[in-house]
Amino acid sequence: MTKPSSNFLFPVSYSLFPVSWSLLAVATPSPTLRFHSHKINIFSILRIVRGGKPKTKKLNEKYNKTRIKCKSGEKMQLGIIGLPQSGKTTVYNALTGANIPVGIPSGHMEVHTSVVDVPDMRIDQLEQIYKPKKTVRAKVTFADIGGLDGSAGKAGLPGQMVNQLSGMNGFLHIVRQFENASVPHLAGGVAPLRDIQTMDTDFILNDLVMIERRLEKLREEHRRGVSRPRDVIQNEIDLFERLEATLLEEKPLRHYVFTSEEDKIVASFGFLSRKPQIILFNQSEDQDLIEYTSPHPLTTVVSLPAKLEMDIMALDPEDAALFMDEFGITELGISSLIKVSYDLLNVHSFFTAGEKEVHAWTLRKGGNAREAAGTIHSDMEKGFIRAEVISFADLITYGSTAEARTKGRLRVEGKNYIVEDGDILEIRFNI
Ligand SMILES: Nc1nc2c(ncn2[C@@H]2O[C@H](COP(=O)(O)OP(=O)(O)OP(=O)(O)O)[C@@H](O)[C@H]2O)c(=O)[nH]1
Ligand SMILES: [Mg+2]
Repeated sequence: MTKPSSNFLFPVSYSLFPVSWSLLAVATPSPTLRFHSHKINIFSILRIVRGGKPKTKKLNEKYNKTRIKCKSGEKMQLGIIGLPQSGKTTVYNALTGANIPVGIPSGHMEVHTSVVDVPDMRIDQLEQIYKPKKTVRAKVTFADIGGLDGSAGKAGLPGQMVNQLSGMNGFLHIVRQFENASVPHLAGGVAPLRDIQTMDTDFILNDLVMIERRLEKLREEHRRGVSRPRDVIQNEIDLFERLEATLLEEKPLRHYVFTSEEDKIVASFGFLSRKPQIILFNQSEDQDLIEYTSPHPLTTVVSLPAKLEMDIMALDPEDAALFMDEFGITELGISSLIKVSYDLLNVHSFFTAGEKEVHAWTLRKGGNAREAAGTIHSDMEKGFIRAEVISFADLITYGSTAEARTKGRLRVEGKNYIVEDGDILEIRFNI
């Protein structure tokens, strides 16, 4: 199998600091700024800023096709996972604005859940055009899941933990890079690459246990040969053996390209190593980026100074604005992280827009107009007649639906039309 190149080293915080800092940094070798308790090494930020746009290597088409498909209207959920004291709750607080105490080792499964809006400047533009009474943004649910500690053994992970994890659409895997003498590391010292492997191994072992249990049952069923035709059972045995072989090579199931037939067979298993993952290096502000490329598909790599971001989020809005203004911060790394999380799930947004409501809806990439109707209401899907579509760019160019219509930019599309990111839809239906 060729090595997938699905990841990119994306400094989430690259947009955090103004380019003028980089100019300053050229003239001043490694200066340090102090603000409140934050110590920011401009030189390391310079490297981030000058890194320019993230290296968004295209996800390998092959692996994209084999993703678990999201259902219409499904909640998009990301589980925040990582070894104890890696900073999961810190990231969760920064992402959701929650105020869960950090630094108290949970030691057992503890879950906090919050829904956050996906930042989208297009929604702001639609608001300006329609001045709606109500605005609804796309949403991602983050679940801070404590209790994983790299100890999955022959029995896999505890059942309650597996249930929790298998309900997620993907994972945000927090890897400790920060040094902090008062926060001891479970394994004795900070070693991010070792920790990534520990967590990978836990998921691989857990999936392996499930697969071996299933194989045992299937072989028994095959031996008896009463419940289903033997060739059907054998077909399943072959599939599970191929999955087993992948895992025994220490490869997560993200490496396995499922056909749609195979996908149906394993749909109920919720394999953990099959789910897409963001690896987040949780670094201190003065640490260098780790140049890491994951060997696994459907794996995105980012870096974030989580504690700094959490502290900014904890300031009251006026102080936060002042802080951000003073340092020319236009966008927190955390909002980029929400966007990266949304992208990880292979979904995008289409809009419905009017004076009553501007609404961003989430649809899997490649979803058609009928599925889009279904995300709004099942009646719309059932009674679908057609969709009237304007691209976001056209709406902005012509300033209103009516004007776009007179310019012939409103398209009438049927149920098989593949909805594009940013399309503004009006569904015609009859029930
Ligand atoms: N210096 C520094 N400390 C951090 C950073 N992120 C987290 N910490 C500290 O690390 C400790 C653990 O953080 P938590 O967010 O509670 O970690 P956790 O992964 O949720 O821990 P458990 O739920 O117990 O597994 C806290 O004392 C944090 O203040 C960081 O970026 N820099
Ligand atoms: Mg925690």
